[in-house]
Amino acid sequence: MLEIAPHGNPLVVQLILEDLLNRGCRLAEPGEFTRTAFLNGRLDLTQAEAVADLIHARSERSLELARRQMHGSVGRKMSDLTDQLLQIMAHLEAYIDFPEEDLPSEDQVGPAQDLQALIVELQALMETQHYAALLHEGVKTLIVGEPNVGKSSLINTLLGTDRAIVSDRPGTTRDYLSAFIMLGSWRIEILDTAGFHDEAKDLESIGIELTMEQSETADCFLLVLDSSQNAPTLPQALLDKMTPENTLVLENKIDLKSHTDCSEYLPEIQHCAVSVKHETGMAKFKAAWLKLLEARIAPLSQVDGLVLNARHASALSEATQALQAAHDKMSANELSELIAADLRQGIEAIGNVVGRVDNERMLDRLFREFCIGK
Ligand SMILES: Nc1nc2c(ncn2[C@@H]2O[C@H](COP(=O)(O)OP(=O)(O)OP(=O)(O)O)[C@@H](O)[C@H]2O)c(=O)[nH]1
Ligand SMILES: [Mg+2]
Repeated sequence: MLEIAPHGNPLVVQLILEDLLNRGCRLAEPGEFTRTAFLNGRLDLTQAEAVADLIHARSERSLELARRQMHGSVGRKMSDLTDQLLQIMAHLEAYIDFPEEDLPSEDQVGPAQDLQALIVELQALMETQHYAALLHEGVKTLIVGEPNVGKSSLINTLLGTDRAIVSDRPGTTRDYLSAFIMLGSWRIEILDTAGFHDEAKDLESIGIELTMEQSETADCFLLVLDSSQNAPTLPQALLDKMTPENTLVLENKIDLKSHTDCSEYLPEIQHCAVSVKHETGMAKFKAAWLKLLEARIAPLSQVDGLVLNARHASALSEATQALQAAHDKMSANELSELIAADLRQGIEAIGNVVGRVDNERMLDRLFREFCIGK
């Protein structure tokens, strides 16, 4: 291996590259080194994926997660799950392979319970994939409310620039506008939307439709009110999506003399009093928002600090189905051979997460657990 460290002048780099290419070198393919490391068994598939995550990480949290996965956190967990399954399997196999031996009478209750516990663990692990989407793509937060309440003013204040047009004419925002901000160590995708009102026509009603569409996939809502006006009338379909866990109500324009207390409106949802224009109450609002996010997201991230991606989760879902089938067969006292076949399928599916299936290990376990040399 030869390492060339020139200074950073792009022209010099270009000339060196051209020279090397003329001498018969070629440029590496994207991901080629990681791929080679995987093929040579230096990295498992989850570690190779983590290299890509590391490159694309846009928040401290996803960076930290990628770093841990690169050091094998997911691989170790899969190996641990496989070990547990092998133990159950070894138990079964002993009765299949040596039926005439003097083994104690077959106990199905213990293995069935172990298997059930494993299924629960797999399900919790699969849940963490939602957390991965939040981490990598950002927590999708929709700013909604009636026209002229200050939604566009809010996104501008959060971004620190005048991205969205603000005017005192209701119905200014027609199309939604999306941008990214960091809140604490969270990446947030924030969307300014068209204001809701009953008599919307043409372009405005198209804007409202778009907001409804976006609300289908939103993780969080910031519902903005003009505290100097009457309580809003928002579509029930939108209100149905808002819960105390995913929504904050912002009582805006508290700088106006005519502002009133809006705590009666959606009383179960937390309210923050702000003046977006004068940046009053913003620190308190951001703290409440951060708390809401962490409360919402924390339960998703509590399986040994691991977060699986969609590919891992789909492999584990396949494993869960196989294990569930094995469990059902155990409960029905079916043949050990049939149960073992399901378990093997489960092990294989878990093995697909790290990209290698290792049957040798099953044999090792089998011979270690049972003294068959007697
Ligand atoms: N007094 C006062 N006025 C505000 C405040 N926040 C926003 N405004 C004003 O309210 C008007 C509407 O603000 P926008 O941010 O355009 O409101 P919007 O909700 O995006 O309105 P649409 O796009 O029409 O749905 C503007 O004139 C803002 O300057 C505030 O805290 N206090
Ligand atoms: Mg607007």
